[in-house]
Amino acid sequence: MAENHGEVKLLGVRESPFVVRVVIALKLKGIEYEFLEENLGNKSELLLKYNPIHKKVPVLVHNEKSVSESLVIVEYIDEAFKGNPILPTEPYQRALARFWTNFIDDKIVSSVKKVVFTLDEVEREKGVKEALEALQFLENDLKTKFFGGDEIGFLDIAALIIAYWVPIFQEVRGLQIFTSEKFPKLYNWSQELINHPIIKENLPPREPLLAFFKARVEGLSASK
Ligand SMILES: N[C@@H](CCC(=O)N[C@@H](CS)C(=O)NCC(=O)O)C(=O)O
Ligand SMILES: *[C@@H]1O[C@H](CO)[C@@H](O)[C@H](O)[C@H]1NC(C)=O
Ligand SMILES: *[C@@H]1O[C@H](CO)[C@@H](O)[C@H](O)[C@H]1NC(C)=O
Repeated sequence: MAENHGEVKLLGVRESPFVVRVVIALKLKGIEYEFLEENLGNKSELLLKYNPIHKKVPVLVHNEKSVSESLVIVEYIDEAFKGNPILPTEPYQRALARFWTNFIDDKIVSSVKKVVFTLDEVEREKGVKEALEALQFLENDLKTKFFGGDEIGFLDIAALIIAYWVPIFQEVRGLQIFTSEKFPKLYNWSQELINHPIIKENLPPREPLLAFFKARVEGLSASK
């Protein structure tokens, strides 16, 4: 018998690595949901109502109750829906998973943003240095096929931005930061991850994504 999970809606945009985190979590749990596509240039009443503080996607709406911030949403999904656990069960391992997912957003996302979306050379160099340092910590921490072990877990989902988006950003910017030579284990992990059936099926297609970010970066220089 199919379990009733209630009404699940996801406000998002297809290009966002933060939104894809939530999509993957829902798919891993086998939850049906409605995707409400946002236009970030003209945000919907719904987005402003459900996430008045940050006004950002993703927002998950479960039976009219909203949750914002991708990592918080993934944890919520893991707790609200049974089966296929995403976080480890043991408290210490849960703490470590949360430590590293926070690390992804504090260190990787912020340095990658500097590298991709700033035109200032000094800032950019700083971003490259920070990204290399942060990636090295992950390279050293990776002991199994996925960070979650044999199966995809919380950190894999959070770090998908490195596996799929960072190579696209590098291509847009003509940089070599995340390479198989510099980070052999992490690179192997990234290939395993993006070829995992559930991940592969739910990633936005590469070429349009590349074009999307090329246009955004060109927009930066045009508006300078
Ligand atoms: N920390 C947030 C980041 C979400 C985020 O940056 N979303 C972007 C799209 S990739 C957004 O909605 N931007 C709209 C805006 O900043 O106005 C999360 O993890 O959910
Ligand atoms: C923004 O979207 C609303 C509908 O959601 C529409 O009525 C309005 O014309 C749009 N504004 C602009 C500037 O495109
Ligand atoms: C990753 O490394 C393992 C073990 O060395 C190997 O069997 C596997 O084929 C590699 N995966 C990819 C996608 O390169």
